[in-house]
Formats: sequence, C-alpha cells, structure tokens
Amino acid sequence: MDDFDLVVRNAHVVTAADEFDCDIGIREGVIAALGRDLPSGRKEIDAAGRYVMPGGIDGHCHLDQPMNDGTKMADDFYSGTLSAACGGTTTVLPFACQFKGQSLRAAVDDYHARAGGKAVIDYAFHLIVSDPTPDVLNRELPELIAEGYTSFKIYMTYDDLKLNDRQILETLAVARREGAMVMIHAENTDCIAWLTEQLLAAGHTAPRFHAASRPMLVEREATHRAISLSELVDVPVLIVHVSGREAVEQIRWAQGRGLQVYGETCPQYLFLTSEHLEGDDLHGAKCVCSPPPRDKANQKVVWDGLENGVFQIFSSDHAPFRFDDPQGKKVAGEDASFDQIPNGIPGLETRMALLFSEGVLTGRIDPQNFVALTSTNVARLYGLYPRKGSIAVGCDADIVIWDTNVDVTIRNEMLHHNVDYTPYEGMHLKAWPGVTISRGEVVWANGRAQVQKGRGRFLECSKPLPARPKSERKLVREG
Ligand code: DUC
Ligand code: ZN
Ligand code: ZN
Repeated sequence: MDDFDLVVRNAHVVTAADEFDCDIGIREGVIAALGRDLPSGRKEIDAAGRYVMPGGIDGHCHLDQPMNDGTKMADDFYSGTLSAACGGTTTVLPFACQFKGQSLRAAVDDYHARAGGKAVIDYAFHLIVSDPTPDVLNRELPELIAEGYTSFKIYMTYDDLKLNDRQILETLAVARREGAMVMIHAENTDCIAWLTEQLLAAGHTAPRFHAASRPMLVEREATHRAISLSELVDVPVLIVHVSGREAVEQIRWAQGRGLQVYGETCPQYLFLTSEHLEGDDLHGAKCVCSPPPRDKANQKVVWDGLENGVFQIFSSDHAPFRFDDPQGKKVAGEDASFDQIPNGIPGLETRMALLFSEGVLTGRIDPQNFVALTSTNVARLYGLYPRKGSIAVGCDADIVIWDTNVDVTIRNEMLHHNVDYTPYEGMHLKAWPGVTISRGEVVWANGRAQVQKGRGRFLECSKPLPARPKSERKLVREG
C-alpha cells in the first residue's frame, strides 16, 4: 500500500519566500508531506533539476462573459480553463458581470450555470458592479460577499458599466464595511468620448487610433481619482491592467504616502506596443485592448514596477474575441472604426511562460517574486490563501513543473484557447510548463492535456486581509 497518491521527487521548490530541494507527497489532492526520501506514491514524477512552483492563479480573465453588443467571447469555461491549465495555471478568477438593471444575484446564478460541468481547474468569481442601487449596496452585495464572492470590479469608463464618483464612493464604503477587495478599471470616460469624437470627425478610424483615443493622461487622471476616492473612504483598492509610466507614478505616489493601493499589470504591457495596432486594415484590431499598449520606454517602466513592488500581481486580462468572426473583432464589419472593435486580447495560456522566460530566466525577476506575482499574492488579495498559492503542507496540490531547457516558438495552433490568433505569434521563449498538477491530478504533461471536463471546483473566497484598512487590522488567533 503506497503512502501517497502522488509523489513529486527531487523537486527544486520555489515559493514566494523560499527555495529548497525536497519530495512532495500528495494525498487526496492536498500536499501531505514535504521531505527527503518520502515513501512511495501510487504515481511518481521525477522533477530532478527542475523548478517546481505553485500553480499559477490568474486573477483577471474573462470567460463566457455575457455581452450585449453582438459579440461573443470565444472561450467558455472549458476551453478557457483547458488553455489555462496547459499554460501552468491552476486557478482562474473570471467575472460575474451585472448588467445595468439586473440583480447581482442573477448575474452570479447565470455565471454558475456557465461554469458548472465545464471547468477543468478550480475557479472563483469576481463580481462586476455596474448598477449600485440601494438594494444592491445594502442587501445583495453584503450577502454575496458573505457567501464567498469577496472581490468586485468597478469601471470608470464604458457606458454600460461605468460608475460616477458618487457611486464609486458609495460602493467603496460597502467594500470597507464588508471586507471586500475592490478592483478598479481607471480610465476617464469623458476624455475618451471627447477624443474619440475628434478622431472620427477627422476621419481617423483605423485600429491604431484606439491608442490615440486613450492616451496615458486618461489613465493617469482616473488612477489619481480612484486613489483619492479610496483615501477618502479609507479602503484599499487595486488598480487593474496598469499600462505605463503615468499610472505607475500615481500608484507609487500613493504607496509612498502609506495608502493601501495595489497594482496589477499584464503581459500586453511588457510585450506589445501601440505599433501592434498599426496598419490600415483591421489587423491591428488583434491587439486592441484597454488601456492600450504604450511604447518601449513604458514597457521598461512596467518591468521596473514588477521588480520593485509597485505591482503585486501579474494577470492575463484574457478577453477572448476571435479576429475573423462576425461575433468577434469584426462585429462591425471589415470597415469598422476603432471605437467599434471589441476590447480585449487572449493570454491565459501564455501569461506564465512569458514572464518566466523573459523575466526569471533573464534575471529581471527573481524566482520568489515570480511566484508572488503569478500565484501567492493573487491568492492573498482575493481570499484564497493559504488553500491556494503556495507549496506547503495542507495546501491544495496545485503545482507547475517547469521545462527551462527548451526553445519554444509561440504559435497559435499549439495553444488550447478558442481564439484564432495570439498577439505573441512567433515569439521565442526559453521556458514552458512541463507538467501542471491540479489538486494532485496531472492535467498537462508531455505536451498533452489530460483533463476531465467539469472536474474544476468553485472556490468560495474568504475576506482578504489586504482588503482590510490598516486602521482596522488586528490579528486574532483563537486556541
Ligand atoms: N477591461 C478589462 O478588464 N478587460 C477587457 C477590456 C477592458 O476594458
Ligand atoms: Zn478593465
Ligand atoms: Zn479585464
């Protein structure tokens, strides 16, 4: 009789804090022992010489999110989570999005129906609050937070989603009282509308003008305002998908003043620039996302922010729209103007390898920081720690074993998403996840997915400690 279901032998384990060599013994999906020369497992994997890290947690992705503009997301919970697993991610947090006029509860129920029976790795939901009526703020949101939906996103732009400053204050106050983490999409909506009008009137309709309609000033102003509103309410906030210097400066300024302002960035701000939107045909639409990618100098600023602690998390912001598809990037036809192109790019499967290859292997990001940015901090910020986000006794056995002696050229056909392109086509990487283990089950190995549809479990999130205002923090341990 074996002691373990699975033993990962000779692992070079990296966590957000440590680096050590050991065997990992897994029983019933949980890490049961770390040690040298552990007894046998029913199944064994020899990881000699390889980095073994906590599975990635993608804290920002969009899967099968209902749309009301004629578009349809290309990935549902099956293709999206399959793609994530093949890229070394073992937990995803997509968004249950409230339409204006809809109850939050209805959005959550609908989203469960979309996820159930499909996901191949574990998942939790963020909420998107777009209609903060008194009933939503006083009843629905507190009830949902208590049930394990402990983070939500609010938007400062998009007519269908945006909140005004008064609504933001009221929503932040609920987050403070109830202990939820608030993610903010910070772009000034009126500036974007005004610039868009000017550009279209001048006949500037090509995809590249998407970037011109959302310059960094627009992000800077909204980021500053979001920070100010959160300071007024005395509640932590997380600024998502930060694109470059101007927003980084605002976040660093706030952090320097002791405010609890967290930052997220994404691969598109390290590896793409606004030049990827160029061309007079629609091809630039493939890289239309918001905020838009900036320039090379800003890529450096974002790399610096990952190194020096401005950013706590690195997420894909996977928002999958097919290019050659009337429900995707071409929803408004071949001659669409930039403002009619759905915003978002795919990236669930490439997120981890891009940062490992171009960050860790180049020495820009140390291995512990890589784990923090891609897994541990995500778990902490969204109430999944310590079940997720580490390699320690008692954690779910969510593990990625890295291949680092490889030469991978990214091709869309090798990816498992349902999108007909990747923005990273042709990039050469020196690392790729060799094995992904989700709750003790191998879901990706030897270049093959081994997944059972629907095996992924919904995760209720606890109230995250980083969402608690410093003024209210007290650590209590009973017993
Ligand atoms: N914001 C996101 O978070 N994702 C896709 C598009 C957007 O504007
Ligand atoms: Zn956003
Ligand atoms: Zn997003």
